[in-house]
Amino acid sequence: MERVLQSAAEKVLLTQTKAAWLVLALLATTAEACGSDGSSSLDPGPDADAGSPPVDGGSQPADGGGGRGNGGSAGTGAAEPEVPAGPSCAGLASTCQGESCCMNVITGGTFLMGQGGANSSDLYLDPDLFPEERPEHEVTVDPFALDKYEVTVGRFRKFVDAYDGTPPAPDAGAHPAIDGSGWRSEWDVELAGTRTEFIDRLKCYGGRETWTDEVGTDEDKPINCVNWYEAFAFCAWDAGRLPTEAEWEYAAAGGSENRLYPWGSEAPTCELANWYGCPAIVDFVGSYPAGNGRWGHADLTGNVAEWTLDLYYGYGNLSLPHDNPANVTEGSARVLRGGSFDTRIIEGMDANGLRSTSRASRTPDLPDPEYGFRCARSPASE
Ligand SMILES: [Ca+2]
Ligand SMILES: [Ca+2]
Repeated sequence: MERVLQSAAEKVLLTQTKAAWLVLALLATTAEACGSDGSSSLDPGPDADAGSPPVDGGSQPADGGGGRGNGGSAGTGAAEPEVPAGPSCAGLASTCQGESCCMNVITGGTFLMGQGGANSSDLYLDPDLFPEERPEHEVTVDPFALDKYEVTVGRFRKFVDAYDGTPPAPDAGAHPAIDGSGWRSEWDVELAGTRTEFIDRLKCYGGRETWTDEVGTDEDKPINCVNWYEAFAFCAWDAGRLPTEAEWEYAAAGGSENRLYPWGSEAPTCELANWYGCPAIVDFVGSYPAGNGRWGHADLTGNVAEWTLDLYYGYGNLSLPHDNPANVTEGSARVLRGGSFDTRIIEGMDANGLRSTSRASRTPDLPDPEYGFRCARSPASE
């Protein structure tokens, strides 16, 4: 399936290389002034963002809204469901933009997953491009908490410190509504046998890792150089799980607002996200608040690309449930979302990696300085 994606990418590369700058220039001059809700993760309500693009024509999916979770800061009070807290932040100072690195935000509802056609707010370039994002289809995700920030070095250090080579228990880290989504014992061999080996594996590609053997100055940068199994194991250990691709896109698209980018329709800038050239290395989480998503999630676009639960598949090739879809059966590559500090527009094809609907796929045992992740949690009431 990855070959299919690459092949499709190659087909459109020349077209997009020429068109990208034109389109981005157009977007820059015609984009609506998109209200930044970065300073608040309170639910703005389905229509609160005056500058947001409209919901795809005709369809009006119900939107469950969202609210602030209990990740270490004051909540909104009354009806807030309880979210399980993991051990990664125990004793950790609130140093991610002055708050807990474990802040999470609860959201969920119905949206149009994938890229829409003509007149859709998330259409990019041409309705015939990016077939891996089509067809757009309605999906519902149950209420879920999603880390506000990418998992940091400081949080991951707690996992490494506790690691003794014991893999997650079978079915750990499962989505409660998705059968077969938990850890499988055949994956045990994919994890390091010892803590020493684990630490060695975090040093990938010639010193571009954010991990340091001793506590240093990069504790609030996202952990990178983790493969999919290690990301899964961390979230399971931390009382959570990897988000499904649908959950990740729900957060990035602002649910029913169907946003082209997490912040809206404005073309990417170095104020909105950490992508190629701004500054072309991994940055501290939450450094680009103007680009936060509808519910306050930081760095969904850029900084590090993020592993999700799903095996890569073609939306049109696999029939998944309308509610809480995730492909946990077909294929071998896992889906990464959101692009990274090295995602560039000048080369055309890579530009698509910054959008809310963009999909990338990689073998799960391949770590990279561009790859990180964040965890999801299901509220206890679910
Ligand atoms: Ca969509
Ligand atoms: Ca990211």
